[in-house]
Amino acid sequence: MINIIGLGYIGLPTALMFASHGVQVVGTDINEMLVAELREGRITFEEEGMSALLESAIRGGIEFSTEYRETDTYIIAVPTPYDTESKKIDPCFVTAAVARVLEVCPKGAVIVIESTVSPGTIDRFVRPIVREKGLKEGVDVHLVHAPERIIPGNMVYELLHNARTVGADDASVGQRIRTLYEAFCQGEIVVTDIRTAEMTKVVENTFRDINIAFANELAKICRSDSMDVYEIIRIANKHPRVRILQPGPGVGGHCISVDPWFLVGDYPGLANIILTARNINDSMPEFVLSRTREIMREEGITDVSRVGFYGLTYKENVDDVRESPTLQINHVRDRNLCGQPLKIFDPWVSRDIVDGQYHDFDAFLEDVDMVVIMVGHSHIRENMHRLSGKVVFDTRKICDLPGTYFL
Ligand code: SAJ
Repeated sequence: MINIIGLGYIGLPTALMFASHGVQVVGTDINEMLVAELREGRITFEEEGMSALLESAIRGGIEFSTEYRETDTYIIAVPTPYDTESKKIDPCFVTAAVARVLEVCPKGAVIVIESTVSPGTIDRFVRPIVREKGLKEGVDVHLVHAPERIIPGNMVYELLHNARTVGADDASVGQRIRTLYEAFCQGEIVVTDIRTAEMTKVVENTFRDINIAFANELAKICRSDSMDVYEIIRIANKHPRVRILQPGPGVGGHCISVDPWFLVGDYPGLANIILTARNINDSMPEFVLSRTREIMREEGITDVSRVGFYGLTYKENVDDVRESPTLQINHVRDRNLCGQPLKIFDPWVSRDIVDGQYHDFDAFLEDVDMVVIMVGHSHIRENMHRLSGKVVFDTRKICDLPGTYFL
């Protein structure tokens, strides 16, 4: 039996995947409401294939609980935020979960940390907890780091098919955990040491952040000198060794916009390109705002309340709004005391998150003359014709209506 701690964006799909592949699973979360919903068979966030996976996991006998269970294997998938001042990881949720596991686990149990952590976190914060308890690593308890790699929007497919990394102190324990993940994972599972696994995960997301920053910087350069960045990227990418990503309104989500900060925080003076990339991506929401003002001037729109922002999530076809560029724009406006709230609509977000949020597309369209497309949901791609007659500023390069403005 495995006890999975933290039933969020990573822990829940992982728990369901194990349970629907013949592994006995108890999923634990401190949030009683979330546990109650799951027990009633309701999925707690939108993701393709998750409802079917929950049904199959329930058939496989998955249990949901607020309690930690006594068992030989634990998988911890709790959030790892960073301190906005020091930029260093805040491991409090991981350390709290490990401490709770140590209260109930039998001798020889394996604790797998799936949460993304900065290199050295397990040495600095987790091992001391084990030692303080008078326990011996490698005898009383085994630590493993097996970072997740799945992408929101395609989680179920990627859980099944992506390669994975398992970092362990002892190769035989690493092998045991590899065999466990092989219950569902069809990708290669590489066994390495803990620090390499920690660093690899952070490096993967940093690589993507830097590459997106390059595209965003190109967008700014091209805008300043009236060149078409999309056409330039399209042509450059025909080179066999060039693959430039797409510029956008900023980088959101809880991974790419967070993990590079761990390296900046831990290696000041060394993590230079990483820091610059972070700053470029973080500057994009403000760039969108100033470009919006520029287009308003060009079009003679003086009333900002006639401008609507389409999309509140951090990317297309997910309901996750964490660190989203639209929220960042909203924040900039709040800071500048710009008065009335921005008009925002997102078909994926039914709960109220910000003032000025619409829940009806028709009402939203009726109230605005200009639409800023922040997210390329399928919904807007299919309803693009509804924007004709409006001024459109498309930050995702998905609109083919004549006269559309781009980044
Ligand atoms: N974005 C761009 N331009 C692009 C690609 C993305 O502006 O060309 C933006 C997106 O709109 C979004 C942000 O970047 O705001 C990040 O989105 P994403 O789809 O690139 O990645 P995430 O954050 O959803 O998931 C990432 C993935 N990591 C990598 O691709 C290296 C995923 O595999 C990880 O599991 C996940 O982080 C995580 O949990 O760490």
